[in-house]
Formats: sequence, structure tokens, C-alpha cells
Amino acid sequence: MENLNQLKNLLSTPKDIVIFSHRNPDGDALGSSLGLAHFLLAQHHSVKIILPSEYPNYLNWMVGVEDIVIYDLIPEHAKLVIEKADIFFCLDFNSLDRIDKCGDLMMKQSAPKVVIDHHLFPENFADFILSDTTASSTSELIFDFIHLLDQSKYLVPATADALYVGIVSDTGSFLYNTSSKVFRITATLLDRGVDDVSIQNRLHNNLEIKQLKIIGHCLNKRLEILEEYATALVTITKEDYAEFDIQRGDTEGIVNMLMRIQNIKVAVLITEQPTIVKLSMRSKGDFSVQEIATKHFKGGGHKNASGAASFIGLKSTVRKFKELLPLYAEQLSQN
Ligand SMILES: [Mn+2]
Repeated sequence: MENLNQLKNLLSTPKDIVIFSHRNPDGDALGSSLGLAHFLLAQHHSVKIILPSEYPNYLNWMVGVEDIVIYDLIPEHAKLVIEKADIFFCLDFNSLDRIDKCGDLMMKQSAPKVVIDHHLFPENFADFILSDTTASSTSELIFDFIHLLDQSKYLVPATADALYVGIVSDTGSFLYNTSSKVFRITATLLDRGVDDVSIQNRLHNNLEIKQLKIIGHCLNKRLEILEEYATALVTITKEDYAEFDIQRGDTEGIVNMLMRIQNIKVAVLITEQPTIVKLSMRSKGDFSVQEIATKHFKGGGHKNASGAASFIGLKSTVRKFKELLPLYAEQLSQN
């Protein structure tokens, strides 16, 4: 991070700090935000986390979630908090549209803005940027940031737990995006007292029966294998949403499950939402679903994990996706 000393100075006296993370927050959004929040609280800053929309239920045990301000629920209060801030942190996103109206509200304020993120192509709106697209997660970068500030004595247990959640989430429990550095950081977090087994249980062995039945339905009735293109596709219709009472977070993990099929290089989950169609994509190796998300739909993310929106309805979206695959036939047919 350039001008790190300037930021160090700013943080040397108690400040009103607002931390933003992205809409539909995942384990890394929450993990990095809560991890940083507890680190700053230990130094007597006053800290508020603002998220545009609600976090999924499976994360509701994390220390400090009850104090998170959800913009969708209390926009007026969120606005007041934003107007009082001395410093803004933007975690796990790098384009302002990921925080909806909060982006405009923040940009109206002159207070310094810090971006810490691992997504490709950061927008240039911040005064301080720690961006590393090779990092497993933003939580990994919060760990780095704490050490860059030379303040590891404030890496309190609640921070260690939160950063562990973020790393586990964005590496699919150490299945991808790993590096020797990730394992070293994780070891340090365990040395700081993280109970890894109990957190993994809370994250993974925590499904409602309904959620398993949704997965069963999707794999049994909605899975299509496009063998020629090493691609697995699951489509969830509006009717499925109604019949199985599918809520936010219930479809989490389905697309990763498709990657477990042998010889599959690309997995996509296409869901029919009330007003848009959403695509969640994964890939192995050099094949970039990020390119598909940005070139052909409205979206982005990482080379091997991206999300996108489509506005042409479910059937046309599925057709469009399938028609794109021949463009990548050469890459997808390689072994
Ligand atoms: Mn992330």
C-alpha cells in the first residue's frame, strides 16, 4: 500500500470508522469486515459495519453481527452513520455499484477512503488501496494489513475467528485459491486460538433438511451435462423457488458441488429471480469464467469464480450461455 504511513497516522487516534462490504455478503465479506472491526475496536476506534443487504443465516453466530447496519432495512440511520464517518473502509469489492446507494452517499463525503480487496480491475475511487488479485480472500489481506500496520498485538480472538471464516469461505475449505501463504496465515490464526473444527462445523454441517432437499431436486431434475464442453449446468426456475420455498442462501454451494463431477471444467448455476436472471459460475485451471461474466453478461469476479446478471429471461439466458460454449470449444476440449 502506498502512503501507508499517512493511513497509520490517521489511525493513531480514535476515529469514527465505517466499514462497507458488498451486497449479498458471503463469508469473506463478513469475515473481513468483522475481522477488521474487532481489530479497530481493540484500539478504541468507534466502528460501524454497513452492508447494503442482509447476510445469510449460516453466518448469524459470528461475534458482532448483531451490530451490523443493513442499509436495505434502515436507510435513514445508515445515512447518518455515513455522514459522521472520519474514515471509510471498502472490503471485498472494488466497484462502487457493489454497495448500491451507499456508494453515492460515501462519495459525497470528503473523509478518506480505503479499499482492501482481491477482485480483478479495481475502480479508482479510494485514497488508499491494498489490492492483490492473487490473494485467496480479502480476509487474507486484512491479516496482511494488520501486519503492515505493525499492530499484530490487536489481532484479537474475534478477529482471528472472523478472518478464518473468510479464508475458509473463499477457498472452499482449502480446495482452491490456496497457497503456502494461506496455510501459514491459517496456522497463525489457529495459534491465536481459532477453533477450526467448531467453525467448520458451523459453516458446513449446518444445513436444514429443506436445503438438502433443494440440492437433491437440483441434481436430480435440473442438472445438464454438456460433455463436449466439459460443462455442468443447473437451472432453477421461479416454480422451483415457490415449490421448495427457496430463500436467500439456500442455493449456496450447489455450483461448487457441480465442480466435483469428474472431467468438469466449468459449472454454472442459472437462477430465475423475480426481476433478473442470475448466473453463478466456477471453472478449473486457466479457463476464465470472469471473461464470460464481463464480456457476455453484466458481472465479474475472479478467473475461477464469477457471478453475473442477465435481463433476457431464463430460457433465453440458458440458450445464450449454451451458444457461447462453442466459442471456447478449443480451451474446453483440452485435457
Ligand atoms: Mn472475497
